[in-house]
Amino acid sequence: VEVTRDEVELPPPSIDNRLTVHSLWPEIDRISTEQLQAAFEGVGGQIGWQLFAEEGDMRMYRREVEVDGMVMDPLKAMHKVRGVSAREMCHYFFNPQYRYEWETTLETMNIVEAISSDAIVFHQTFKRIWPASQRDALFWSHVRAAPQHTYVVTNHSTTNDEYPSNTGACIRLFVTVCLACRTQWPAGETPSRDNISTSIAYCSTVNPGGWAPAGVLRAVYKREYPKFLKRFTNYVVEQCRGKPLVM
Ligand code: 16C
Repeated sequence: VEVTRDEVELPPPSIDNRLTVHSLWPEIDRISTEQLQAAFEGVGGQIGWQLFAEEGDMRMYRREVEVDGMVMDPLKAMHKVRGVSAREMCHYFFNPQYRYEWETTLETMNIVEAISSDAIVFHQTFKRIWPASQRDALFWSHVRAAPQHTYVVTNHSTTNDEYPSNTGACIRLFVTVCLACRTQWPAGETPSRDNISTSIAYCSTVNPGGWAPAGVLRAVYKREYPKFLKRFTNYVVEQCRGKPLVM
């Protein structure tokens, strides 16, 4: 499928027909729906969420989970940004042309399959965390609109015969990430950069795919997740400055 520049410009308000006929569609639809539902659920209801970072409107929680000695701590972050819409946030998160500008853990990024204007399969390699082996990931990414001025991007690991795991220097990690954004503004007013605010819920679970020292890994994510969310939201605010609002 050819995906033109124009089509990737903004997340479409409805699902692209080319996605709904793809073999990954049932999985993409199911996981995206589940992730969106969970994203705006509070952290109060579930036991075990610990606050580990707080700055301005940003709060980050994690749950300590180890499987066979491997750290798989789920992360949940909440944030609020003024002056940019949910659609704009998700546009910059989904679209590969901006990724190197805000993603600091990346070494390489390749498009494995451009399924449609709202779904892409990526292969990425990440910077190495000493003393563990370098990691790579193969995942689909899907952006969609939802009720209440909400947009959401879901990334979830997949497989592809042309990208076998653990054959070279990299160990394949497994990821489920969701960036859900909802825009609000005062009742009776017309939305503009001056009166909108967007609530962000970012959820991530990374399975390292093989041994990595627990202490190092927790130290790295405690530093890297807050860095990512601050950098990414600031990046979007900067990109949107002076441009007409897109809702
Ligand atoms: O969601 C984010 N980015 C998206 C677009 O790239 C996408 C990516 C998901 C992959 C997340 C896994 C990243 C593993 C990086 C390992 C190397 C980090 C090196 C940094 C030190 C210089 O959804 C934003 C992702 C923000 C990631 C924060 C870091 C999380 C570390 C979690 C531990 C990974 C285990 C690695 C085992 C050695």
